[in-house]
Amino acid sequence: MKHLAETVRLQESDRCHHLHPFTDYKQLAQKGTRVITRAEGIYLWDSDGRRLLDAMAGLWCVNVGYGRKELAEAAYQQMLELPYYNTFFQTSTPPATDLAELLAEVTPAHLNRVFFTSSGSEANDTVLRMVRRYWDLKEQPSKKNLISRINAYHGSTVAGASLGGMQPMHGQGDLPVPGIVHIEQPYWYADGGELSPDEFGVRVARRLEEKINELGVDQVAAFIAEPIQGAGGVIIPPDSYWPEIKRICSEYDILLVIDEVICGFGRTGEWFGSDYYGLQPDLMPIAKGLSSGYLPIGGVMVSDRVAETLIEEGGEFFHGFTYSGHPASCAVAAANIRIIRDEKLIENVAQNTAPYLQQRWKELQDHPLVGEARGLGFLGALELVRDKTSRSFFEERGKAGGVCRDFCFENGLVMRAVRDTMIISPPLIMTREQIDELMELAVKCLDLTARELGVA
Ligand code: PXG
Repeated sequence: MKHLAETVRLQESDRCHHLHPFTDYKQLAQKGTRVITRAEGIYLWDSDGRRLLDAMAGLWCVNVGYGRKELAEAAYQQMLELPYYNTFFQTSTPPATDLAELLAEVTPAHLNRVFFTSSGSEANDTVLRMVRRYWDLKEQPSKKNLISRINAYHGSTVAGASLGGMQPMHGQGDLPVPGIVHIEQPYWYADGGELSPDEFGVRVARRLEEKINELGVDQVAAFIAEPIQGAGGVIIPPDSYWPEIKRICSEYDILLVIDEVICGFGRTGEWFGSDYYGLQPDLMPIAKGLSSGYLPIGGVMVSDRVAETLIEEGGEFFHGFTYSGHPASCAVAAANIRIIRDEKLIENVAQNTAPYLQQRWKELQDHPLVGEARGLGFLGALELVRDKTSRSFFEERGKAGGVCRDFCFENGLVMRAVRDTMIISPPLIMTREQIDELMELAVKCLDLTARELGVA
């Protein structure tokens, strides 16, 4: 591909000075980085002036779409008024307090307090310390283990990557840290074998019960999971899964941590994945859609049960970040939530655009490359397979996904590949016409991929 001179200059500078996250450095140096220069609505433009339809909403986060002036204005005004002050040592600022109150309103009823962080990873580091502190305060200090799932994603800090179940991440930095164990994920398409989805859902949920019994209930602090695994490949659990997990958590009295970093703020067509599945998390990490990615911010929503223990039985909680409750981030997040609420973006997704997106997305099931087209709300996944009837993946896992992703970029579409699973998570403002445009591009790229891989 031919690049403009300015692109070449930026690529060269980037190669010399910038170490990127989740990137093979040698490969990047050979190919040259893609430079994104501006965005509007659901579209991005690169430094060569090419337009891309961003079906990933950045990294699952730009829920209200790009170019919302109200959010820029909120940041600007707050930075003039008070660009920074902290929330340590009995201090607050109006935007931090305002956002905390707003979050109590939009999150499930029993979640009324927030601990602010700057990212989802920091939120999950906070989770690790908070659940252990909770049980210490409850005078059950042996309850230290957190149970998570294989192929979960909970961030990239030491605690986040340990809680996550990504083997390549564990292989770097001697993770997981002690006290974190992983059980099977509810990934029926890959692992379900001959079982029906519901049989499989119950079977993997019961792995939690087995693990609790294996460790001893007096050793287990919490179970952590995403409502729908995002980075793992938009893995939507069978209907039988969450009811069984709920039963187990309440029967054994272990804390339920629902990581809403991706599913929160409208992604499923409800405010939170917890609303969609009827879950009552004890702790609920949030980030991404909280500010639609306009400024970095995350947090942990804390249930009344846990908060009351921390407040009434605790002394000081020795935990926090310089930017916990950052005024500009909080002002932007509050403005973002008001846009989502006042423009009824979630209602529109639930009643109008998500049903249409899902109807159109599932048409891709007929494509020769697609073993399964699944989705929920404004999330979608396609399993690219060698053989549809036997649910067989290609021998070289990840190749088909990589080929398809590259065709997408070349043809003006950002669709993410997780191994051979193609993923979408578009901005919530995407219209029906734009869904048609997405579908046209997706079909084109699937056809090109099929041809390249020799699949009829
Ligand atoms: N929890 C979940 C469920 C996430 O998806 C995090 C925590 C961590 O958030 P921060 O803000 O620390 O990144 C995430 C982040 C991908 C991809 O390639 C996914 C994430 C981040 C980067 C890339 O799918 N999810």
